[in-house]
Amino acid sequence: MMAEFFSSVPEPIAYEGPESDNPLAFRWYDADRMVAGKRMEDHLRFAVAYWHSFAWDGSDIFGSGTLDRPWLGSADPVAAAKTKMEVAFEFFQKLTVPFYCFHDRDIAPEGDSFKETCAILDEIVEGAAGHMDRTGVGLLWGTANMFSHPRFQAGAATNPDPELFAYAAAQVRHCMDATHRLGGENYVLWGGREGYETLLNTDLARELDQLGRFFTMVVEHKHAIGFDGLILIEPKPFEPTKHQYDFDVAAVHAFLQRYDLVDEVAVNIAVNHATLSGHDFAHEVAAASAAGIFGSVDANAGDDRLGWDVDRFPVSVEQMSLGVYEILRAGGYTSGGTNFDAKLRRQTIDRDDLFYAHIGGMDTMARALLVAASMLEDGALEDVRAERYAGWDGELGRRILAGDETLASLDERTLGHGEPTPASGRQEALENLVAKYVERTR
Ligand code: XLS
Repeated sequence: MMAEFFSSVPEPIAYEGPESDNPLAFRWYDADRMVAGKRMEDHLRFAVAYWHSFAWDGSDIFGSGTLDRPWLGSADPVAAAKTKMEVAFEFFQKLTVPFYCFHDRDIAPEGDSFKETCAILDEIVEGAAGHMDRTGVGLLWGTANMFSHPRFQAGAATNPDPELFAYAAAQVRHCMDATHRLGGENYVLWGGREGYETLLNTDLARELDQLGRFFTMVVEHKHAIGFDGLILIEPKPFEPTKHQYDFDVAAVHAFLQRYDLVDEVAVNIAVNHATLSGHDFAHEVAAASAAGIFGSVDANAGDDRLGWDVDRFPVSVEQMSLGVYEILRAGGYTSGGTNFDAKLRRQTIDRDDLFYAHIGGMDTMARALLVAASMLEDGALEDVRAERYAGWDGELGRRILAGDETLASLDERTLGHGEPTPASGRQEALENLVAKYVERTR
């Protein structure tokens, strides 16, 4: 066993309330507090992302690592993976999160052959099972990294070479089995390099069919092994490729319908991906909920002036409240949760900083939950919405939707009527209302 890594944080982080000045305490996240009939912990289902916090050293495209991650770059990668896991579980436990998430390559390095890679993963997964039993921390989801290794430079399922498709299928099979072995609640597929750089060398129609076939194989395997979690696709419009096929929720929904997967697959919505695709976080949740494919959330934040995926920790209660409001309207998470797919800035180099970042993110989400729950409970927004659409519950609205009217019948009706009267959309009044909830909710 490695000595304590976060030795300056000896105790688990506790809730101390909004007036607390202790930077190592929660001011809003109170796991047992009942909100709209459920414990806060059960609403939010927080998870720590293994990759940003333990498998990344702070390097960027211009410079090398800055973070204190002594296990990275070790001459004995398997021993280092075990040390990394001890540190990760020390962190999960002290932060008091119920879940974590990983890519296969975050927890286990590659060996010299695929066979050896699988054997290493199996060994590490056994270790993870032990840590999970010991700490009670669960796995929100697992996923396969099919974007870092050079073999995947032209994609995995959408690769022009079926040998790569086969390799990816084998890797996903193994990672799904590992996720299942660890009692994972979901399995995620983010299309890391499932897109293209230039149409000049790309057969788009063919690549979409390959991707459809791949997802179908994933669903078939889920049933074959009796995995009862959700299969989640994570939309992102670009980065690393210029155009990613899983562009946004609407594109994923259309894709799932086309390949007859809409009842089998849901979405994992990353906030920074939503904003990169030109949408709000709340929009993406609402779109998923309307399509019946809402699953889980990667909580992070972009930067208004940067057009790439900066994965900051969430800090805006207002932005998150509107998203959480849509989650609650959709009935909340089932097996999904709130994963902090977020990373420290490159200059944020002290060990304690990982705690400050997550505490801030958890408090932001907890406060957003309180705001969203009280807005929903008071019904103020819902009343306005109901009034706005009341006509659709009246005779005309019902007849139109039931198919009892035609263009001709409506033409005839309209000839005998005056101008319809517009009603105010009241956007500013509603924004003031949201501001009031953000200010007053405690
Ligand atoms: C990258 C994604 C990735 C997924 C899992 O942009 O957010 O980290 O969450 O592959």
